Amino acid sequence: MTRAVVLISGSGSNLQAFIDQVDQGELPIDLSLVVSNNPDAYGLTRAQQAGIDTACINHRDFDSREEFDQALLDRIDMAEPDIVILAGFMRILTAEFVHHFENRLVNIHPALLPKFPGTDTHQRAINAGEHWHGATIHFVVPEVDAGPIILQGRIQVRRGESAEQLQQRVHKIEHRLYPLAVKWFAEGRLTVRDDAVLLDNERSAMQLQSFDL
Ligand code: NHR
Ligand code: GAR
Repeated sequence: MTRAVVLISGSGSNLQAFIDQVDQGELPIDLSLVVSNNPDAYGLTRAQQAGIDTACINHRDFDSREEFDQALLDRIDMAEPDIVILAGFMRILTAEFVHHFENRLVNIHPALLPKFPGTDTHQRAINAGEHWHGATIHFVVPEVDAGPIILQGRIQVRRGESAEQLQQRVHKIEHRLYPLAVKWFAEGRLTVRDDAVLLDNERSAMQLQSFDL
């Protein structure tokens, strides 16, 4: 069974989507460990309620990013993961950390990358008059939000919609697509070639999905 470690910083609704799909027998992974940098993250409570091991490595306890990342890396390695899942994890990771977990470190970003890396993505998409917005699941490389794209889900932006409303609709996409992307990984269906992700050795139409919700 594919061993997964999930890194969170906050609410953990994406973590909950993984927990639910594993419970329902739809996602063949072992949620081995959940790690938060934030001791108050509600996602830690979700994990404990699901009987998953948890750890908190508070970045404020460390003098540098390098020391924090080393402690994080050491704790994750103890769980011997096949995949490390960033699910609302809000600390930028050093190149050393990223290389250690190369090709087994994934992130979800709430925008249609390469559009809108960084933060405040929903408001920025509205301000730019974007017709489509959504979420991107990608392998992590040292450059933030720049790694090979596994899967994207998009919705049409509604006229007059607030950033909060748009964010809520994007969350629904995230909760459907992130477990699907990890399922593909667990089934050994993903490879990276020339900075592009292949599904069953092809570029597939499944990698951009449009939603009406
Ligand atoms: N690390 C690397 N090297 N590469 C990526 O692609 C990463 C990453 C770490 C996190 C998630 C990410 C996102 O999808 C992610 C991708 C936090 C920041 C950030 O600026 C940027 C991108 C992402 C997450 N963090 C601030 C920092 O100083 C802290 C912000 C805060 O605490 O609220 O680390 O968007
Ligand atoms: C998600 O929308 C995710 O895309 C975003 O944070 C939210 C976490 O929600 N990630 C980032 O912005 C990464 N910088 P959750 O804690 O409820 O899963």
